[in-house]
Amino acid sequence: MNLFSIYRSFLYTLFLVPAVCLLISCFGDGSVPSRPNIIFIMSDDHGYQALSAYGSKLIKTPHIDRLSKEGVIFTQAFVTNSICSPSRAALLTGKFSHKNKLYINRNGYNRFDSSQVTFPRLLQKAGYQTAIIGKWHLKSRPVGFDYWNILPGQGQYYNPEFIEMGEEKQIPGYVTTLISDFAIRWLEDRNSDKPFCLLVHEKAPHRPWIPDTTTFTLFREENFPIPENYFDNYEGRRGAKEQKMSIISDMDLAYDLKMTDRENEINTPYRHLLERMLARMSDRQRAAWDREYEPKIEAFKKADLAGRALAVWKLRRYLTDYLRCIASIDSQIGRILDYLDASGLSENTIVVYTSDQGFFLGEHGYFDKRYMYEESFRTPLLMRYPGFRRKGKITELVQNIDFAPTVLDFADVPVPAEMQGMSIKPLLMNERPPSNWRKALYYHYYEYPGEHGTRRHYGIRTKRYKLIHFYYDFDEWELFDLKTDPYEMQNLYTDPEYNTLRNNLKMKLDSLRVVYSDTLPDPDYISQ
Ligand code: SGN
Ligand code: CA
Repeated sequence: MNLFSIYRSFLYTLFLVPAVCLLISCFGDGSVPSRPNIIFIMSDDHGYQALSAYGSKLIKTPHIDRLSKEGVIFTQAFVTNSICSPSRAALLTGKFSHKNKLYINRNGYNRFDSSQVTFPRLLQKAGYQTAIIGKWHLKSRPVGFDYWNILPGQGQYYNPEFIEMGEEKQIPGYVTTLISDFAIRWLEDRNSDKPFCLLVHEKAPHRPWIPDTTTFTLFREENFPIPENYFDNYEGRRGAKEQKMSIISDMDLAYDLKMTDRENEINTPYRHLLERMLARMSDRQRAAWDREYEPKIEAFKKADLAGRALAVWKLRRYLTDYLRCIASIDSQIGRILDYLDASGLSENTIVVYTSDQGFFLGEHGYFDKRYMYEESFRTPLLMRYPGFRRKGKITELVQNIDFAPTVLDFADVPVPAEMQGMSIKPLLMNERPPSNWRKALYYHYYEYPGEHGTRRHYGIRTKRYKLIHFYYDFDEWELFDLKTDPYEMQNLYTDPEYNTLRNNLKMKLDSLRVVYSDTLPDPDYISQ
């Protein structure tokens, strides 16, 4: 042994051994500190096309993007049933709608059975402090939360009511700002001896996309690009054709697009709904609103648009309000991230950003969601935590039922066998994805008859292909090759060249229905 190696061993003993011991003591299994805090931020209807981390051509979202720059971004994250209350139930329970029994939004059917096992209940039992702030939309009272401060129903944008631990109060201000105020206040007041899980559920950018007056300086709408399938004629796709979510024919000029003229000449069926919302504003808020919209209303009336020009104007008008709502979300998330940095919490907190589903921004001529088509079925998912081994893009297929098992896994709480999702911790904690990761996803949408007329359907999506079955009042199949046809315009189902692929996918779809036990024959079982 020469002098140098003795010196090296000495240094090793002096620094490296204690450092490793320290790491082991705070990182438990040597890979991740046990029981990290969790902040889960979920917006309502935020399509990935409106997030710059996904390459949006419409908007810059620098604060949300931080999560992917400093963490990971999932390019293949999906929901199980693209509509609000069912998505929230899937998230809490880790189960598909047919297992958690919340299938649709419609009143009378959207009360979450809160006696079920949910991840907040299990975390709370394991010593986490749990809280939810913002949109709940599950009718029954939140269970499993030490603190809850929720919006009644869909909630309001301006001067909204909040129900704080059972007590309802109207609070002056704009909903997105208030949700961040309450989230930061809860973080400040929490018991800092315990780990926490805070759910921040935004109301925005839900219809009718009412922006904050502070965002009125943003966007020049004439620059928004028009999706190449905006004027889709739905040829060969009856399931896509039969709906009521077309910007051209179903979007309401006064309610959705804010053309509530003083002369009351634009007297549309839903005008009164927007008027009711505007009546909630303070004089100051209303004056700022009128300063912004009156010139737009005047210009619109003067232009007397029709045909294609009207269609393009409607899309751009819609996008302006929608994106302004997102601009508020982005800056309010920036506030939460700044708070985490300043309080030293960034180090031991997993921060998640997602949406309850995607949203159409003119693709296929649509607004809203519901379909198994990409823009609605996919959802943004970004996660940040200094302990993740994986960085940047993750392309494995993940789904909202994975969230409950993932959180429990990070919190060292056993995942109940009844949860149908998979923990994505192995994707985050290994540089290479596990080889047995899922190869296909299952989807099932039920709300028909219902608003927007989207027919009931279920289907399978692999990394490359998608097979959809509309089964209720008509029997139609759609097959897409997402590599050659990412906008899902060409239905290959009856193309003889795709016979083998179609049959294979059908078999796989049947086996997924068995794996997830979604095999009831009666399509009316949701009303039982
Ligand atoms: C409301 C909207 C619909 C929307 C549903 C579901 N209509 O009913 O356009 O599809 O919510 O949205 S509105 O006239 O009230 O604006 S979800 O996100 O809650 O599922
Ligand atoms: Ca939603």
